[in-house]
Amino acid sequence: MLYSVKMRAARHAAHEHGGKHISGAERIVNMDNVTTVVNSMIERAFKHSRGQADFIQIKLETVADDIEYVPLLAVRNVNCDDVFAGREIAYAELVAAGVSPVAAQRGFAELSGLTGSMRGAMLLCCLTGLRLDDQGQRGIRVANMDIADEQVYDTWLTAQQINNTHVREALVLASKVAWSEYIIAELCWSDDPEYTTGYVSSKHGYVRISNLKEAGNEIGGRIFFLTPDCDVTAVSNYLQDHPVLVAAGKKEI
Ligand code: WAQ
Ligand code: MG
Repeated sequence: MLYSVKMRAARHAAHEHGGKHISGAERIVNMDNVTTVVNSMIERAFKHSRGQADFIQIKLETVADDIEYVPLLAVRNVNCDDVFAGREIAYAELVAAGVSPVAAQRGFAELSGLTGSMRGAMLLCCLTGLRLDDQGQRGIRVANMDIADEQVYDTWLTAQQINNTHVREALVLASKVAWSEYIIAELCWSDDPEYTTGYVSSKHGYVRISNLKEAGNEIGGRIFFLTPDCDVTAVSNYLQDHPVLVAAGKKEI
């Protein structure tokens, strides 16, 4: 039996009562592994670089039978000297993926304009850059996803010298997101103060950029650029609820 496991942690109060988002995680795991995974999620919320959580919610649900297998995105690494250069590279990648220049600029403005980290992602139109979801500071949280074969993935990440928790989770998330025919690109940087690497992903791959944020900055976020006229509710449902396992080694998109 497979379970979807979701964790969200905050400080000072629950998210919905204005608390600071500390950490979140979502996995799909075998019943036998649920306890181990839940323990490590709690550990992570207690020992997070954003602060120690005092609100933690864990949700377990059996996964529906209609699991979809999607390919892992190909990874490219780009090094740059500073955030200015990093964001220029990210901008060019977004435009190359089909995001309009104005929408790409709005994406950066949205993320740079945040006064605190969101728990989820903003959905923006890839042509106009206008916000399409109505989730405000919460955003849309992608869940119900995991890697299909953890051992193969682990070995591959180590061989690429990119085996850390950030990459392990972000690449799975980005692969699920890119699989939607209505999402043409994603822009992300972490809300963990020490982690400056961010990425732009699309159906063409996952481009890691070494500096998308200044070290010490606690504000991160994600933007998904959606095709104009798509059904925003259906896309949100796919992101939040549709179970996806990402298959490393499966043919790249
Ligand atoms: N669904 C939607 N948005 C999310 C999710 C999710 N499951 N998880 C995080 N976010 C949003 C939310 O606004 C967070 O504040 C923000 O993203 C950053 O989350 O290749 O660590 O978990 O080296 O801090 C990217 C680079 C790291 C990895 C991203 O994100 C690499 C990272 P974090
Ligand atoms: Mg984080």
